Amino acid sequence: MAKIRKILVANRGEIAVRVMRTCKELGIATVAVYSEADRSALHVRTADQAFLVGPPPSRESYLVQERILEAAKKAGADAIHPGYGFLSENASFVRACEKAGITFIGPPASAMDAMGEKTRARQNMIKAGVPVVPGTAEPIATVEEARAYAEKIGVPVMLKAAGGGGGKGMRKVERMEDFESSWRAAKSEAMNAFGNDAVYIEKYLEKPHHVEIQVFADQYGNTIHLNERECSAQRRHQKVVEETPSPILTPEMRAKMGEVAVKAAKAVGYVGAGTVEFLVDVHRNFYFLEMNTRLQVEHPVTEWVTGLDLVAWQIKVAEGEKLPYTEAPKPNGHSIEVRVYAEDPARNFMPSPGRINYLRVPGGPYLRDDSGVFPGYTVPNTYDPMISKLSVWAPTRREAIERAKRALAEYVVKGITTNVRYLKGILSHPEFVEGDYDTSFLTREHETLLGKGEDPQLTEASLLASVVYAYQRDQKKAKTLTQAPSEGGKGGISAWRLASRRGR
Ligand code: MV4
Repeated sequence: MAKIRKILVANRGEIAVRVMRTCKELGIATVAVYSEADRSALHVRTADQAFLVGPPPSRESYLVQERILEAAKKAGADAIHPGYGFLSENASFVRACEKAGITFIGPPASAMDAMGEKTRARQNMIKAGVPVVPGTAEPIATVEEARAYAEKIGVPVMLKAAGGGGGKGMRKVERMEDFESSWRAAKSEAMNAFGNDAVYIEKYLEKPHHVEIQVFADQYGNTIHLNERECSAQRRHQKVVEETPSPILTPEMRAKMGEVAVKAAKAVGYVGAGTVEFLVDVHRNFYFLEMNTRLQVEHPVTEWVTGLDLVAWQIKVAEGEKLPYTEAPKPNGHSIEVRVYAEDPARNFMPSPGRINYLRVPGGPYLRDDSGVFPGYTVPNTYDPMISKLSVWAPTRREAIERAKRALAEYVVKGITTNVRYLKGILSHPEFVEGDYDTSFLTREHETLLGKGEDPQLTEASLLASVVYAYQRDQKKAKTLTQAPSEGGKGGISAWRLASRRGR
């Protein structure tokens, strides 16, 4: 296979920028696509070339296969990197790229087909000897059959849409009296979300952990894993904090889960970067949940502890190179990532788009900020409001937590509301620090987490940053800020108010 010379990145925001960074290091030219809402976006400024692909809604721009392929042809790109989301797990797009003679940097369409539908994936995994959550391998035709099955395995059970994941069309049934109404609810939600009302049943697992294994395969059948990521800190099926190694995994479990993940990938002829998601129950049994056939948001933590550039590996695999390893590298140290969102945790995490008037990004040792924004940028309301991913490395988990907290304390974003304080709350929560938090953690501790996050010492750092900001904005105002603000007085900045509230 030939060397790739020019890559079109069919995405936006931080992931588009992240992919382009590696391209630059490899001497590969970069092409951006953008919607009308993204004319001044960072990924457009980062690329060597950029093509407008349509109006703001992604259905009319980033998701329009023909427009993306047209841009790739015009630019003379020999490959397309899809990032995550958008067209990254779209088998028909992979086939369209193939037809156009453009390399899709990702798995073959057949592997996406094998994993896309939940019941199909379960059947494939059962055949391969991969443990799946106990339940049916096929959708259930009638409510009578479904009820009989639920009675056989016993409540609680989980009704799940066969058509797709992400928690849509999912219903927990705790009492048989509720079975029929839950069944109907799951079916109609599944129809709305996936245009497919097929539903199947699983035994409900109490307080599971979400642990996923990064896998990698080349075009010659060599398949390895790159250890796990602990992703149990989620709310509404959105990951908020990810880390590796998982604080609940023993080396034996890591080896076993890695082996099973490799088996899963091999069973579907996987190529490139993929992630096998598992639920881990209270007895530390693990079960296949789904496979994500793309590079994931949280890949940086894996890069930190393996020392690898996963995007570079994706490109090399697409070029036909062999994997440089034959087995998993031992994890080195610990890494934590937090997702910084333009949203307001106090207002039910409502997105908070708008202009970033001031931005101070943390710095210092072993820290990385994968951002899609810059000072003066207006966060549009059209897309996912994640503005950056902050990740850190340290020799131990404790040190990684302290480093992440220190880094968050340096983060200053003015003009929009962010979840930075909320993230500090998570990292300071005893359950998180202890390391045995499950997927119920963020919902269960919601109230506590809203009020937390202000470590007095760390507040000093953000205080200082705010003073610098104020100084830059207006020297005169900065002077008054060096004196304690009068009670109830206006004109103080939020960090001052927080600082004075602390003392009460
Ligand atoms: C489950 C479960 C408990 N038992 N299945 C949520 C999204 C989806 N992809 C699978 N999910 C779950 N499936 C059984 N049989 C609990 C969840 C779940 C969850 C899983 C992973 C991460 C976060 C979660 C939050 C709530 C529920």
